Amino acid sequence: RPDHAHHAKIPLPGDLFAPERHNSGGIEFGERAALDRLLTEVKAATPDLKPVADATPEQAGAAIAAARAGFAGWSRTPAATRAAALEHAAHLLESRNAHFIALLQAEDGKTLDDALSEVREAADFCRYYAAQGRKLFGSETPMPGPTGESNALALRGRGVFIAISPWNFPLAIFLGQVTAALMAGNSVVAKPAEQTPRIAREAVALLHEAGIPKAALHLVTGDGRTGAALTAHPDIAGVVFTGSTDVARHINRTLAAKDGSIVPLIAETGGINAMIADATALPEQVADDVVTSAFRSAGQRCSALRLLFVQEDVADRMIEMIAGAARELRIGDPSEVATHVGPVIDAEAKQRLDAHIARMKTEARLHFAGTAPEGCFVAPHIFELRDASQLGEEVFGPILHVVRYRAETLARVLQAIERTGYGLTLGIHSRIDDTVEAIIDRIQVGNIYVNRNMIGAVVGVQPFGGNGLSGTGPKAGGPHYLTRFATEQTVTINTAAAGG
Ligand code: TXE
Repeated sequence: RPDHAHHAKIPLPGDLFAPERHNSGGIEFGERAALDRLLTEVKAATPDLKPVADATPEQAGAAIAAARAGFAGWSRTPAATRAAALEHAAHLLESRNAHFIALLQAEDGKTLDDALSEVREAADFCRYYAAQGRKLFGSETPMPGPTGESNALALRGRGVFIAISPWNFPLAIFLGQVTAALMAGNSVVAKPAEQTPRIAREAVALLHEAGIPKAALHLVTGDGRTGAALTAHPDIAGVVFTGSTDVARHINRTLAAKDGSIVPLIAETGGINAMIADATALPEQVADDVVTSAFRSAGQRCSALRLLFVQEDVADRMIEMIAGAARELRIGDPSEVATHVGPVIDAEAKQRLDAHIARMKTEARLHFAGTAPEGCFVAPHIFELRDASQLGEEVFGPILHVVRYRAETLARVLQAIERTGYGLTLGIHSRIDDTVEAIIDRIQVGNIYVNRNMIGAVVGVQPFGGNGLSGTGPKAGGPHYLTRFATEQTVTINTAAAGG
């Protein structure tokens, strides 16, 4: 297990989203001082916000060619050396914490709490994959066999890996993908989201500084067309993608059409995530957990709660309490410490979410609408639906949909969840062990959270990723992730013939 001491998050004053609000009962003097120091450093940081030009198609092609040339040297670099570079990167990230927080706030609109957790997660990925990689790639595995023969199995890099990432965790997901591919001995061409190229530029510079050779890691900026061109290139050996299900489908088709190779895709995609709260759940806890799960990060987490199923007997009271907790949220400037909900990523996202809210206002019952300032902000909303199917596709923002159910119809709730086709996260609030077990047994969802909020993808603790339309696995931050970036080679030697 990695060291989690640094996961003790700094509680923010009045922060509804900080778990310490429930656990520690207040801010310790030392933590308060640490928070003040960090805030001063973040305010003083001057991240480079100069625009990043999109790569031309020629530059994208040249990056693949250069990565191909860089593969031989990097794949033969000892695993311990590769791991040491990642550990150095983790150290650099932590020592520049305030700088990266300021950058995440400026380019991605993250609140302080979200930005801080993201820098920690990025550093955790580097250390975890380094530790895993030392074990997996550090030596061959001898296989038992007959006398006169030796058998050994080794994991090796595949070649040029394309890493395509989204804007909602522009540092942690970006670095998680890239460091896993590198640790496994691949050279990498990384294509970050078009909304967050500056963070990617700095992350790549940091990896180079940490000891990853320039030939092994290349950044190619641009939008979906650039991503499409990279995945269509004949010289690639693998793709790791995190983003929407539609784009994953598109990449799948592109890879399937290649005649010259069979290229694996590791995809982590969207979800329509549900929580079930029955009549035995603790209402105050449900209210806090629902608000955190649905509205933290302005609902722009792939794990966020979209569909809450509440048992009818307690539904009125629960909805009232959830709306009460939502009323406490402060929406606005993410650089203000007291802000819970920052902006959504861009005007296009706001437009899409506003259109969804307008449709819900005509088709569903509005229980709560927060107020948001002018600009790219979307206020938290709570709607009650007659039926889960009214929701439609994944809604990537702070909008919660509630559906009532009766104890006798729990099976129908499970069917409704399965019918979405996704399988990313699920929350269960119930004090009945049999109910919890029956739901876990029945539903094939990647990450299940029982009697707590649905925020949690701690590296090495809660490996994260989904099934069905939510992805291919294996889970990021888990023990099987690196192996999918590698190819296995078995060598059998006739030792008798060699005289040995
Ligand atoms: O995705 P998009 P976004 C999911 C989340 C949501 C989505 C949000 O649930 O669905 O990500 O991120 C590039 N060929 N998760 O809006 O639009 C594009 O330029 C190749 C799941 O960014 O799919 C960007 O770099 N690439 C999650 C990237 O794909 C293409 C965690 C993603 O863009 C392309 C976080 C094409 N044709 C978010 N078109 C999890 N499950 O872990 C676009 N791109």
